[in-house]
Amino acid sequence: MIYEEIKHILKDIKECSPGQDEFYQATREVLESIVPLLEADSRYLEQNIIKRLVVPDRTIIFRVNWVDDRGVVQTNLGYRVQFNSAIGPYKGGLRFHKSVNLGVVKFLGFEQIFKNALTSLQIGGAKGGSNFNPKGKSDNEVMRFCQSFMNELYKYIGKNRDVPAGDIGVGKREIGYLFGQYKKLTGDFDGVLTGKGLNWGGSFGRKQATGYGSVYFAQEHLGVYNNSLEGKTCVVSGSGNVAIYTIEKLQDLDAKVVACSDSTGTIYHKNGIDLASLKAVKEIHRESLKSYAKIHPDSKFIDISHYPEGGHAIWHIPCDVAFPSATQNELSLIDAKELVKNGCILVNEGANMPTTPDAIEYLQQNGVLFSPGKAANAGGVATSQLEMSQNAAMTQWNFEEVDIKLHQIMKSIFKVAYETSIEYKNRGNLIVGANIAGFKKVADSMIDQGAV
Ligand code: NDP
Ligand code: 2IT
Repeated sequence: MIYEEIKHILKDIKECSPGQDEFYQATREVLESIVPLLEADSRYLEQNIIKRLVVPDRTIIFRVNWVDDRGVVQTNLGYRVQFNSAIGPYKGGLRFHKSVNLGVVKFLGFEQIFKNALTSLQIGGAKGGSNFNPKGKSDNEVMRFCQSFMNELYKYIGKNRDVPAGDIGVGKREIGYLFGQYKKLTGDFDGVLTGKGLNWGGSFGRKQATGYGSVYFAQEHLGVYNNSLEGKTCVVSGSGNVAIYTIEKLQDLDAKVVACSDSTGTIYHKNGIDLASLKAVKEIHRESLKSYAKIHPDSKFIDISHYPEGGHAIWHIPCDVAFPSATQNELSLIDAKELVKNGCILVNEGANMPTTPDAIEYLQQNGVLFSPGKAANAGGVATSQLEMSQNAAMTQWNFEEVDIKLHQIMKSIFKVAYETSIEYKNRGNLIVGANIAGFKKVADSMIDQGAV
């Protein structure tokens, strides 16, 4: 009966959002996994909570014109999807990548609702971005793009209304240009964006937060099975903000990271990734990982085109723990089979929805522990909320204070996801645990606030 109702709602979503495959994938995972809760409590279906949750409060789409270095006017699309504000102001990142479209922004915004609820902080769910491709653009071009993007976005955001942050292609540089333009347009210096520079309202620890948080989560997860990260061989996909600080914390904890990747290929460094070189190549020079292989001739660069039949080189490298930390659907069934064959014990998602549904099913059937992104990567947004808190109090905590809070938040997210999985008779299935715990908090708040 409840399965029928869910199937019906999913069919409606598919019909109403044609071509939005990622959004459909994200809603399907959440809706199918909360069935045990819907069976136990009839209020959610009676009050139409699910149908209300899968439609954003509002979707803003706008044109962004900007002038490139040759003086030519370029045009991109800008998006902000304000999904749900039941538990706090809209909160979520901005993604600048050529693959951004409405379906991608909606999937990210939908996931953000439950992730933010899991942090136990007062933040609603949103996401935004643009199909602007920052690759090969000069700083001035990025600046002009960000200014034009903010010329429209500023109308819809505010420190108590909607607080964007970074995501793929949006880091401290872009947040700076966006913040500068917001200030110019409104005259207000306030915490309307997070991920700001440390001199102008940023929080210590925000840069590290998603990666460190992901590792803290993995540590808690392995701890339940009397295991730990110490001495483990790890692979971390991506080599951006999340991946770099995942690697840093893993190395702090004496795990060995032997591989990372980017959009051009994979680095396999059997002796262990050298973090200083990685930061120089990716954070400072914004180059391909091919440059890393030039610095370290004992490492191997495997081109992205290596597996034309599907699958990604990084998941073929034997590891104990895999941290997909680049992008959505980057770990497919073919990859899951390789991980199982090579004895991987945990897949811990640093990215949003990096593992395809059939890959997740295969990993779970084969006894691989699985940490879903909306729980494991919540440290970034949680620390963004700590930034908002510091801004509101006009204060700045030191790195240790923020890191202790982050560690505590990750422990409690793990605990609530794990305990909820037990309560709903799926011990250890953190997809069920995280989705039910996040959903329940948002849905109960919606019921409290009436049909608005
Ligand atoms: P960055 O832009 O800093 O880094 C992204 C990395 O992934 C880059 O190395 C990039 O390669 C690679 N990558 C991106 N898209 C693709 C693709 N289509 N194919 C292959 N490689 C790709 O982003 P973040 O590290 O911030 O984000 C990574 C993931 O983590 C995303 O899923 C994001 O949504 C998620 N996330 C981020 C948070 C944050 O605080 N930043 C918080 C929670 C989740 P290249 O270097 O060649 O561009
Ligand atoms: O996916 C995410 O949680 C982020 N990109 C971070 C969002 C935020 O508001 O810090």
